[in-house]
Amino acid sequence: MKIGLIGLSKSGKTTIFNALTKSKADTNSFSAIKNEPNLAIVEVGDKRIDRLTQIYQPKKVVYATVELTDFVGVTKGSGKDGLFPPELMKLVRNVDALTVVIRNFDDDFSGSPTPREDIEQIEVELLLSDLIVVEKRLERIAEAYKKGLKNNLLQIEERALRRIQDQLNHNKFINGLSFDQDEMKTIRTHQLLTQKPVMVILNSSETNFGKNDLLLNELNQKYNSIEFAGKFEMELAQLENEEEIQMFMDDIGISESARNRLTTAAYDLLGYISFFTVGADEVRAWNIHKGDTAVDAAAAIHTDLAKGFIRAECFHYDALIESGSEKAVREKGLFRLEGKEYKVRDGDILSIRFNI
Ligand SMILES: Nc1nc2c(ncn2[C@@H]2O[C@H](COP(=O)(O)OP(=O)(O)OP(=O)(O)O)[C@@H](O)[C@H]2O)c(=O)[nH]1
Ligand SMILES: [Mg+2]
Repeated sequence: MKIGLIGLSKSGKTTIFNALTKSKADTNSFSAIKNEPNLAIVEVGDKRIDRLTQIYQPKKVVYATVELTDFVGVTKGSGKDGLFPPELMKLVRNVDALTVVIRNFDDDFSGSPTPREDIEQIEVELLLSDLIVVEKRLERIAEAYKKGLKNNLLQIEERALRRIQDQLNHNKFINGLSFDQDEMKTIRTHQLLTQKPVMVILNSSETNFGKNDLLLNELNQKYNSIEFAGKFEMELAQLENEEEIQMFMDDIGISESARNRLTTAAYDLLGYISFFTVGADEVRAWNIHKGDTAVDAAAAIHTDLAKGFIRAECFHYDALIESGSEKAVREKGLFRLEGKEYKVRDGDILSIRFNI
């Protein structure tokens, strides 16, 4: 799962990136624009993995991960000339979800926060950027038609693009539109930004964190939104002592680490669930989509497992915890053999039987 942090310049993206990854990337109020994005892999915290580790005492523990990219800030008018430099645009178009960071702290340079204006500004730039891609492509298609290249595929693409154009012209993101398989095939290559799921991080100051329910409710009408105290949480991420961290979190009313809040929200937004593989060698969490089958889960582990899939041996994490051991799970009849079509549930513990 790849997540991109975007937002207006100086909204605190890099600060939040540092909070999430315990990195020390440069944050600065006035620095010249730096183009290279910061990249990091973030482990998805999961208390269930900790319990499974206690039970199986494996040699190795592997958490599910999220790839996080912190992009340079968007400025007014950049949507028209390409929201990001072309070499960055490729990276942005590659992410599965956009996370928009909104400034909600006083800044020496920009003054008091204007979160409602800022989110609108970002919306405008994203819409513009997509609209320009779509219009350029429609021109190319028109030229192709003139040359007599009016094939079926182009017509399907044109129809889809017209629908998209209409939606964008009404200032609406296209992540609400649905496309059939053929249409999807033709438009996927354009990797439009407003087709991606979007969530919002309200980046509040330490003093007003937890006091923004009205604003958060408003934001939540449109986007999955969470609140961070970016700078404060970045400082927390640099501390070693767990008790001290907990104390500071309690102080301003942060219930969970920044990392856990972000990954939970991202799972929600993208419809991801976790399943586990366990054993003396390794306890590991994997992510797949809600509704994915046992074969999809097998494929997440290795394509060979999907190709040679026979059965999935399966029991649920909750059954294990309630019963106390794998043996007890079997005795209670809670150990199952599932076929290809089985829809994996969040918290399933799977072992794939396969044959190649
Ligand atoms: N008070 C306060 N200041 C913050 C917070 N988050 C970021 N800042 C400050 O805002 C300035 C910009 O922070 P960055 O994290 O570099 O912002 P950015 O969005 O990455 O900026 P660009 O990459 O240049 O677009 C720095 O001086 C930060 O210390 C916050 O939650 N509270
Ligand atoms: Mg930055």
